[in-house]
Amino acid sequence: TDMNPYYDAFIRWQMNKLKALGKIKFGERYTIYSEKDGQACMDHDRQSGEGVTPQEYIGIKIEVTEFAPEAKKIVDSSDALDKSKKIYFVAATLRPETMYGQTCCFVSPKIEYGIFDAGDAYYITTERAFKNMSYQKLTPKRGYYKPIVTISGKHFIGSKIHAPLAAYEELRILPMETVIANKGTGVVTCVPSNSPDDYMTTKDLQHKPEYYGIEADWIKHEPIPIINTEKYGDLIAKAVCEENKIKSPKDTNQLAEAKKIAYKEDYYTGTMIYGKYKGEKVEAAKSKVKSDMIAAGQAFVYDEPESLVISRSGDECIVSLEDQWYVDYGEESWKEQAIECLEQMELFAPEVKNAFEGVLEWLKNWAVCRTYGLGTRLPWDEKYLVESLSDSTI
Ligand code: ANZ
Repeated sequence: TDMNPYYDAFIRWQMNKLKALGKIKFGERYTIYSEKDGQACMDHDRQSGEGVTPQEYIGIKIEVTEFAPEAKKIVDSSDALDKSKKIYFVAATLRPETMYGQTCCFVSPKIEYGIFDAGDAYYITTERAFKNMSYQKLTPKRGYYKPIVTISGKHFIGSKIHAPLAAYEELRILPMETVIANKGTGVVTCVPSNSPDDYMTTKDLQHKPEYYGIEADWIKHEPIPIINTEKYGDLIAKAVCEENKIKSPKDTNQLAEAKKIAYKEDYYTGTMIYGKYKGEKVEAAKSKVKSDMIAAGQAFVYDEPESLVISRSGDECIVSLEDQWYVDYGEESWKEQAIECLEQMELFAPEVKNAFEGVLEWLKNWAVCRTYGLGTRLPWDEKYLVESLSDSTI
């Protein structure tokens, strides 16, 4: 702080130096943010969640064509809903290239969902997800995320939907008990060809439709081969579940492992065998399908903290798009210099070196300032204070 003019001058010198070298940049970044504090929540401002960064999902817009009776009653009786606008379930996915193979869409019967105004349409998501969206220029008003109505997931079961790119024309909303409430939108689109979780849940629903209160006919769609890998063939989810002898959709740990295997294998060795990019490597096709869907208005980029972040003020943080100054630690040539430098250093223990390497790997855009608290004023933009990690960059 300027209570210590000597140290303050040193930090200002350091910031000017980094800026002159082109290491400090300005622009819109996805940033971990506390609504309560009204500003970015940097590592040192967190009670928990140190090192947590924004995770990017693709929000897939799945159109409701006919609500199940209970949901229909609630929707029809709400005067606040403009009946001429479309309503979409928004599913969060990391696998846009598999959207051809959607066979249904899952909600949790135990989760409360909201119908939210997204401008020219309505979105069905959890409130937590829509709150994040409202800070990412995806909604009419920043920071406004009050649902028009809330509906329990169980009332949506059986609703008819139309999912973008899906080979099957008409799909249903079905129940999945393992949907995590505080991850993504709480809506999970089902791709049983490539997702082990979806494959196991589908099998379970097919075995016990009465138990789940659904009609057998709603879960009749067969998995569609989308991606081929040498090791696991055309239906990787089935192959990986069988290889690992997974018995139930509740084998959470085994399924998490299976998901990782399927993701890696598909991404690094898979070839598309369906759709516009048939014949191309998954690694290349993934971003093309994503861009196509975004351009067509079928999907959008949605970010949230990759795991729970609590600010020192006790607020659960979100991801906000913020204009800010940031240090571009991820820039390749700079990163290489840092790695080279580390190689020459003598460290007490190998774990320390591993830890440094780990940080150099994940550290990318790092916000340099905050708007209040202790710190040195940013020399060229004095409304900001240099946050406490950036002032020790040297
Ligand atoms: C379609 C899909 C196809 C998926 C595929 C996977 C494989 P991580 O790595 O854990 O972030 N998902 C999204 N939200 C969820 C929730 N609230 N509860 C449970 N599962 C959820 O995985 C992201 C994937 O987990 C997403 O990508 C979604 O399923 C599922 F071949 O979408 B995926």
